[in-house]
Amino acid sequence: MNKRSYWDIFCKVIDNYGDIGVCWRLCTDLASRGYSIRLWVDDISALKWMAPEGCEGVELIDWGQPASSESILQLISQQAMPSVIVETFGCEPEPRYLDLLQAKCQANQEVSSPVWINLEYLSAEKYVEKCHGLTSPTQQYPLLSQKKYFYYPGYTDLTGGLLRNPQELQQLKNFNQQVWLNSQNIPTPAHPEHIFVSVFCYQNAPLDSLLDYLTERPYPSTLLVTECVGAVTLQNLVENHYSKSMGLLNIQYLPRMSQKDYSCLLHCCDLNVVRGEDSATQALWAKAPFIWQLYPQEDAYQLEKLNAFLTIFNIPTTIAKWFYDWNGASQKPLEPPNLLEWRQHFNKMRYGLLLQNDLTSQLLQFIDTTSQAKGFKKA
Ligand code: TRH
Repeated sequence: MNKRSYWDIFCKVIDNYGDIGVCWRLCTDLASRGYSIRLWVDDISALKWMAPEGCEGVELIDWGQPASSESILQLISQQAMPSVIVETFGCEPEPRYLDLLQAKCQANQEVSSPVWINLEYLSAEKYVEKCHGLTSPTQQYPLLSQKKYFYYPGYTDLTGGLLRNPQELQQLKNFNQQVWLNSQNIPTPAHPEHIFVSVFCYQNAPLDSLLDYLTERPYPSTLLVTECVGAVTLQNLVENHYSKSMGLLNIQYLPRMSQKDYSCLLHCCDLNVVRGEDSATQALWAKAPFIWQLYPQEDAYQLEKLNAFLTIFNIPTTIAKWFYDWNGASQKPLEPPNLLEWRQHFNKMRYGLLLQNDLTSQLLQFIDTTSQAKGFKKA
C-alpha cells in the first residue's frame, strides 16, 4: 500500500483503558512502519499519561471537542481521500466526516474509495475464525464504500492475529531492566529467590489468593501494584486482613505509567496479573507467565471467553484454576504457582504465537488484497 496516503482511525472510549490502549498501539505500530495516521478519539484524557510524548506520524483529533472536530472537518474537505478507515469496536465514525467523503466521491467518480474496516474485540472463541473478513453493506454510504470488513484479532492462523510491534519487542528484549527499575524507584532485593509480581486488575479481583500465596512464600517477593481500581481493593484488604501477616512480602504502589513503561514492567516481572485485552496480549510477549482477569461481562460471559482461551492453549488444570479464580468461578484450594513449570507452558504458547504474523502485518496484507480485489487505485 502507498505510504503517502493516510489512515483515519476512530475510537470511542467506553470505559477503562482498553479501547484507547488498543487504538494507540495500532497507530504507533503503523507509524513505525511509515504510515500516516489520524486518530479520532472522543476522550483523549487517558493518552496524557499513556502516551505523554505522542508519536511522530500520528495526528490526534479530539473528536469530543466540537470546535476542533469542526475545523478538522473543514480541513479534510480540502484533502485527498484516506486510503483506509478503521472504526474500532463498532464505534461508527463521525457522520459529518462520512457525509463529506461521500460528497467527494459523488463529485468525482474517479476518486479512490477507502477500505473500511471494523476492528473487533479479541477472543479465542470459535466464531472468530468464521467471522473474520466477513462484510456488511454500508447502506448510507454506497458511494464512499459499498461494504465494511469485519477484522477479528485472534490466536489462530484463520484470524487477524495479535498486536505485536516487532521493533518495540526487539527493544524490550535488549533493554536494561536494572536501569529501568532504578528509574522507577523500584528496589531489587539481592536474594536469589526474590520475585517481582505485577498486578493490574478490576475492583472485584480475588486479591486474597495472590496475597495468601505471596505472604506464605518462604522467600522475599515484591508485589508491584499498578494504578487501577483494584489497587484500592488491595489496600483495604492489606489494612484489614494482612497487616500483621505480611511474611516476606513487600508491596509497592506504582503511579500511572506510559504504555511503553507498562510493557517494561511486564518484562521485568516473574509473574504478571493482567486484565482486559491489551495488557493480556502484551503479557504474552514478556518472558513471564501471567494470570488474566477478563473484562467482566453480563451473565459472566467472560467465562465462555476464558474457556475458549484455556482450551486453545491446552492450559494445565493447576494454572487454569488460578484463571477461574480470577474470573468469578473460584475452584479453591489453589496450589501455589510453580513458576518454573508455568513458565515452560507459557513459553511454549509464546513460541507458537511468535511464528504467526502480527496483527498489523496481517491487516496491511488484508487491505492490499481487498484493494486489489475492488480495483482500488493508488493515491
Ligand atoms: O483497561 P482495560 O480493562 O480495558 C478494557 C478491556 O480491553 C475490554 O476488553 C474492553 O472491552 C474495555 O476496556 C472497554 O484493560 P486493557 O485492555 O489491558 O487496557 C489497558 C491499557 O492501559 C493497556 O493499553 C495498557 C495501558 N496501561 C498503561 O499505559 N499504563 C499503566 O500504568 C497501566 C496499568 C496500563
